[in-house]
Amino acid sequence: MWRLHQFPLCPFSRAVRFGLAEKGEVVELVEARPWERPDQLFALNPACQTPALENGALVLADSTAILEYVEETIERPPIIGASAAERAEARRLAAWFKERFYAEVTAPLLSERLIKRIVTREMPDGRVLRSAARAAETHLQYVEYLLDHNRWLAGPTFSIADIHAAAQISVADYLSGVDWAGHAQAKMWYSALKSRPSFRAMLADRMEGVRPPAHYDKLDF
Ligand SMILES: N[C@@H](CCC(=O)N[C@@H](CS)C(=O)NCC(=O)O)C(=O)O
Repeated sequence: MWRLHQFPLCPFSRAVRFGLAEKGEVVELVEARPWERPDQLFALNPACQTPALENGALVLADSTAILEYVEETIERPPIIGASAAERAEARRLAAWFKERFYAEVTAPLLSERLIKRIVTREMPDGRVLRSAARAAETHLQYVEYLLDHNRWLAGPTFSIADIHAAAQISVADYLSGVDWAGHAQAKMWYSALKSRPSFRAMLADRMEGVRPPAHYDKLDF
């Protein structure tokens, strides 16, 4: 049985949950809060970061390493593209959302709206929130540019690009960091993802002390 050490608003853990669920795997969730530096998380991942995944003696960490492992060991359905070119594009875009979207949008929102709320008990900084909102707008425009050319972000098939993008966007949306107005095409893509059973289950999760906006888990938003 897979045991995933995570917290509900960790976008990298969401990507792992989404990928494992697409492969039909059942996962037991174990709450881990990296900011509390728990010994158990340290023992599994020396970086003391979520996600960390265990299955018996097997221990995996880092969402990219985990999803690559899952793809190599559970053949169907594929989540990293059909051809070499599609796989390269899926990996490029997965990195785009994991690195750029996270640095510019998700991480500042987590810091301002989660950590300051439940750990340091400070008010969020409006300048940081406005800058994250501008970056989110630019990323949604990029999503729409990609969807002008392809059914899914990296090509004709669903892939880790969609998984990582949806995982990051869902956390930003939970933290009221996404303005969907004027983004009908991105909304349609995200709504299709929301309706997948593998993703829908995550939208029911709540982080203690932080409530999402009303539209967050609605298919029609
Ligand atoms: N490269 C890692 C990044 C994981 C990561 O940054 N996780 C965050 C939580 S969302 C974390 O544990 N941060 C605590 C820290 O970096 O000390 C992955 O893809 O899994």
